[in-house]
Amino acid sequence: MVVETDGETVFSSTGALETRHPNSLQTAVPDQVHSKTRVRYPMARKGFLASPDKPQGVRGQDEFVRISWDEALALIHQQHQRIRTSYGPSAIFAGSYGWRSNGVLHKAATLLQRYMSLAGGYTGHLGDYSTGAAQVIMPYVVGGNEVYQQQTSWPLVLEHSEVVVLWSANPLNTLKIAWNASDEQGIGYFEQLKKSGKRIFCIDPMRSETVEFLGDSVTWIAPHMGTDVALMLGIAHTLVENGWQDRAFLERCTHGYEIFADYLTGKSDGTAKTAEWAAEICGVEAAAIRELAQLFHENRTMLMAGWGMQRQQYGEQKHWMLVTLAAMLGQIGLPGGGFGLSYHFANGGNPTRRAAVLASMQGSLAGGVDAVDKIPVARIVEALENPGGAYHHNGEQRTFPDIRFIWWAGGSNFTHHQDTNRLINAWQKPELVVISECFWTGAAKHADIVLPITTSFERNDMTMTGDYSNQHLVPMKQVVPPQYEARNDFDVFAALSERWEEGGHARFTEGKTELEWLETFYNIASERGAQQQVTLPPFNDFWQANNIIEMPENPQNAEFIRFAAFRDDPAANPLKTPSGKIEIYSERIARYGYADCPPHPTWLAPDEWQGNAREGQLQLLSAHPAHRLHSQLNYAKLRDRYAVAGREPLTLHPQDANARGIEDGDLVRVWNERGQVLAGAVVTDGIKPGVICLHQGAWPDLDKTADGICKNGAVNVLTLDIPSSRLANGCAGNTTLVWMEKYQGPALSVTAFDPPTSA
Ligand SMILES: Nc1nc2c(c(=O)[nH]1)N[C@H]1C(S)=C(S)[C@@H](COP(=O)(O)OP(=O)(O)OC[C@H]3O[C@@H](n4cnc5c(=O)[nH]c(N)nc54)[C@H](O)[C@@H]3O)O[C@H]1N2
Ligand SMILES: Nc1nc2c(c(=O)[nH]1)N[C@H]1C(S)=C(S)[C@@H](COP(=O)(O)OP(=O)(O)OC[C@H]3O[C@@H](n4cnc5c(=O)[nH]c(N)nc54)[C@H](O)[C@@H]3O)O[C@H]1N2
Ligand SMILES: [Mo]
Repeated sequence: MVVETDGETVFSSTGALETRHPNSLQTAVPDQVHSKTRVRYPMARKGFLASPDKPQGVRGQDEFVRISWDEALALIHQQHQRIRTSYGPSAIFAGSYGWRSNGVLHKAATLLQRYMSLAGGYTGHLGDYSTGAAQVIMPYVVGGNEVYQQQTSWPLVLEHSEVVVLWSANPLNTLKIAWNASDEQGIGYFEQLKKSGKRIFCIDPMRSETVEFLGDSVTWIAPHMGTDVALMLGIAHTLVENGWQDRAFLERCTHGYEIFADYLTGKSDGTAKTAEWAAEICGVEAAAIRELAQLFHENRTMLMAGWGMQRQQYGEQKHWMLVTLAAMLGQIGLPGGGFGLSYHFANGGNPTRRAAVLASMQGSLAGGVDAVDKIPVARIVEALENPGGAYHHNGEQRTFPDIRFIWWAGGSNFTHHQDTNRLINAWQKPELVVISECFWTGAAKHADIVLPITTSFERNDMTMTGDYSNQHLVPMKQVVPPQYEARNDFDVFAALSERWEEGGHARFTEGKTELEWLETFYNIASERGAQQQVTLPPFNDFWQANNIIEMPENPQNAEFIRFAAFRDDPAANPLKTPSGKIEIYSERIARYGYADCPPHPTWLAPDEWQGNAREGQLQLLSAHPAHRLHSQLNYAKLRDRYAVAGREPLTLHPQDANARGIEDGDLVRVWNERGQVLAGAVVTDGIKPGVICLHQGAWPDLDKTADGICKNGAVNVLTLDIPSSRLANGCAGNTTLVWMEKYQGPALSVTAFDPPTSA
């Protein structure tokens, strides 16, 4: 990003690389740095301050009081010591999940863990919200997680694929973000795809930004939410009906197909999964399902899957069935054929460069104690509700720790976690909640102590672009001084380390300043680069020049085909599965005996979906937003681009609007037994009737007078907090039914972005 500043004020920002797809998210730095929503000073909750050993009051309802940094650190240190001594390291949750800000040094959660490692250990987390289900099932199926791995290269897709299917993927939107820095290279490939004349399908209940972008080049197919396994089974059955399944590939490269085939044809359960059977469930016509089967069979087909469909109950089945379908088509390991689970994220498929790759800060340190326990990341509320309770995870029987102290740094769990009201109740249980934040998020407003943290523009860092491609090395120079009393996470944890033990500061920092760390990471990159004939200038030259370094192309990597070696010779190049092959039936999963994760891909009807909706209920989709990174930037001017009736926009079909007397632009109320929100209606035929979409990430803004209605439209007030299954325990936010009506109540103004009055 390039930022215009006089060293005090940020005036504007834009992407640093040339692109035909300007990224709105890169324009918001002035709002970010100078937002009225910034946390300015350390603050403590009144009821906590009154008796820190036995806090009073209710988190989220109490007033806040300004305290000094010294008081804040002393309070945290005392309570940390007391809780650790009384209950041990597992009582301290430092598994703080979240997207923080980019950079190899100022990694909030990593730095928190480093400090907790120095102090004697903590409870951490397993997995993530993004691919909770897929990343756990895929190793059973193909031996690796697939969701965070390089894809068959784009040049080969453009050359060889004849049919490209975007299945639950919205790359035009999601490629605005990368785990490192975003460089928009991925969108360029979709632009080429658009012009290529290939058959393209988007399978998505919503006419996404990607469908709009591809225009006449794409066929949009809209199934009911959560029914993709049925749709895929219908396609698979059509293959078998016509003898189109690739018997030779299935024989040579897969394991357990026959057992699955008996399920598919109904031999084992009496129900043939025909196109007609599938059409009943997924709401896509049987003829269209048969047409897809024929097209996939007759053409080189790449199934590019996104992740929205696995952020659901039984999410594990989605990508397992997708891989099974690809295996039946027999094109896995061929250029432009098979499946890819990461083309929509971090520019997957953009060929990996010869690169000098930066090292980064680590969460563990010499002589420290790492996580003594871990909980599946999306099971945090259950853990708080049920300390010591037994649960299953990925074939293991485990017990929840007794969490007494939570520290969240770099994540926004009051927007990212499901069923906000249930979270708020569970959140009262710990004895201490500390939140390190740049902004007054929902989590900050429900903390005991809030620490003001710098944004990335108030400190020095570095990063790479293109998570798989390593395309550029980027300096991230400080732009303005820390605002108000903000400090770097790095300095906060270094100071607390010194309180923890004499010499703790030096142990935490390894005696290095910010710039010395950057130089260390850079020099490691230099060594790594040398092995690939990439030479970096000396650190000081690089830092002074303040320019992005582009890494050279690697023609060999442009020829990368996922699973090519395996396909060539499965015996010599086995997958890391028990059979060494693609497992369509898993004996290991069979041994777990989980009813919610059977041993082969299976259609399971979710607890809340179109098929069991009561009269008037709708399925709720919480796709990722175009003009935010989750909850980040909700307060920014960018909000004017999407807000409707001053709230989060809600996409609904004219049929569903008419049935309720709702017009475009109306304020609507959406509710279920878990909560209620206000949102602004966007009436469009670009969504499946019966489905409405509220994008994830609007800040919760629960009104204290009007039955806790969320005035800003935070979707997780409504979502169901259940695990995908006992296998992965992934987030299932996309499995939810709601009611909707035109709002007739008293006018309520949005207060989500107001700091507490005393702040
Ligand atoms: N219903 C539903 N819920 C979902 C999803 C969904 O699809 N549907 N998606 C899920 C997914 S995939 C994800 S990844 C999560 C995202 O959840 P999060 O990653 O928690 O979301 P962010 O809004 O990015 O939160 C990052 C927070 O870090 C803060 N921050 C930024 N930089 C720094 C820093 O340097 N130091 C500190 N201390 N803080 C900093 C920001 O202000 C912000 O509040 O949401 C999940 N929740
Ligand atoms: N601009 C922007 N980009 C982002 C993010 C962001 O917040 N903003 N977040 C980043 C992060 S952390 C992640 S994990 C990724 C998320 O990447 P994804 O999980 O792939 O993104 P989603 O928008 O949740 O879902 C993708 C598409 O799936 C569709 N979908 C949902 N349910 C179903 C279903 O049941 N069936 C079918 N067929 N389709 C369904 C949605 O309508 C959506 O268009 O994006 C990343 N990129
Ligand atoms: Mo994510």
